[in-house]
Amino acid sequence: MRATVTAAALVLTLAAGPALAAKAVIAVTALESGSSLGTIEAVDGKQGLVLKPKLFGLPAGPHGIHLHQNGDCSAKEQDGKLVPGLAAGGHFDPKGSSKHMGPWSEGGHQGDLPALAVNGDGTATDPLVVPRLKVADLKGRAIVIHAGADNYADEPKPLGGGGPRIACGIVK
Ligand SMILES: [Cu+2]
Ligand SMILES: [Zn+2]
Repeated sequence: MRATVTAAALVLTLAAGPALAAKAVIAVTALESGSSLGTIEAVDGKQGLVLKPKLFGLPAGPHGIHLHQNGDCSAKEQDGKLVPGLAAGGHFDPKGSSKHMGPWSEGGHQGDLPALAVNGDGTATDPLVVPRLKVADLKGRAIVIHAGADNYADEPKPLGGGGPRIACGIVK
């Protein structure tokens, strides 16, 4: 009897293995052209979520990047205009803060990430560490990269001032 239980427990452990592996690979696409811009690998680390970009083809400089609510990168109409990536919705904000304060503040959107540094050749490889997120929080949502930088505030412009959405990847 005891051997049977142990065997059953072992099977359960093996079956649960892959589902528990805290890792996701997110394919990122340019919203205008639809071309691939590479991937971002997400893993859980000691200091929180670690995003490892392997991106290319982006405009050089700092870019706002956030976890957006919906796993949908399609365009959506706003004020009579089709806006690229708008179907991804707003920044992931499960506590309903409605405040953009960056990844190191407790009071704002939980989906706020450290800005993405894009090199002169259009690649981005510097990892981002996000203390308040885990891989599990990403599932079914989207990572969105913006045209401009991110000042981690709603002033002088809302949502860090990053402006238009230029790239997006759904976390499956
Ligand atoms: Cu965003
Ligand atoms: Zn935000």
